[in-house]
Amino acid sequence: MTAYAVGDIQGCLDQLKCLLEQVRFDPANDQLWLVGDLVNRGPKSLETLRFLYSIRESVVCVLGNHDLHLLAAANDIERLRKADTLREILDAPDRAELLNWLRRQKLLHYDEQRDIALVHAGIPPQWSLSKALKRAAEVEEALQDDARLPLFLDGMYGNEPAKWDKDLHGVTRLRVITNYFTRMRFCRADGTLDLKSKEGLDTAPPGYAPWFSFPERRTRGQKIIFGHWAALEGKCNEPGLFPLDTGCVWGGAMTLLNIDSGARISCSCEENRHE
Ligand SMILES: [Mn+2]
Repeated sequence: MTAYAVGDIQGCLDQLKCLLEQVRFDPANDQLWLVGDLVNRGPKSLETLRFLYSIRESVVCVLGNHDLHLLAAANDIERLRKADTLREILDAPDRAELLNWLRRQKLLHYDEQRDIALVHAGIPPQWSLSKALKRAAEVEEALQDDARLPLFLDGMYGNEPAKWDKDLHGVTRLRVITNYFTRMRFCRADGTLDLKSKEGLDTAPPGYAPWFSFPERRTRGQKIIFGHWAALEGKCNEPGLFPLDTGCVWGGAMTLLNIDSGARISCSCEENRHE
């Protein structure tokens, strides 16, 4: 059994299949870890979701901001935006099955045997891994609860409050947790988020830095696989961190990591390049 992790797919099914063929991925034996953002912006969101659902027994998945956006659109909380490529999922006869699977996925996964965490955007500097797992579970419970799901999705959007406080409650509390795990790039050492800057490391606003760069980060040394930040181009110079988003949907590449050997391969996504 080999465990692989793949960066943000965003509906780019051809490149995912290119990678799986290269390593002769066998769903009966191997595992595929997904950093989230399975769908949206790319050309084949519905087919991607159907494919991943078909191999779900061998998939380990955390949710990204685009996956949550899909759930919000499906629950009539949020309208689709111009650049979204999610309509085909909402119109699909098997949407209930696919979306019910999606909403049962986690925000943060921890593999004890390998001592590796999997998350879409990151873990804020002020949280230990065990704190982070508890906070993620709060959102996971809301996602899986029919009565609470619409309230959570409705309250999920927004950049405020920018910082965690243990006294936050209700949807505000869940919004901050969700922003950390699915949208974070730059923050302060105390976890105050800046959710506007999306480019490379040199674009941090004054006083802010990449979430992983603080010496006092509580998860320092912990192995963490993450995606979401294409401008890192798969590199971040932090021991134990594995950034896997290499911007497939923007014409970069899709990256597959062999978790057990550390080897990486990629498939080019040049046909996605738009002028
Ligand atoms: Mn993302």
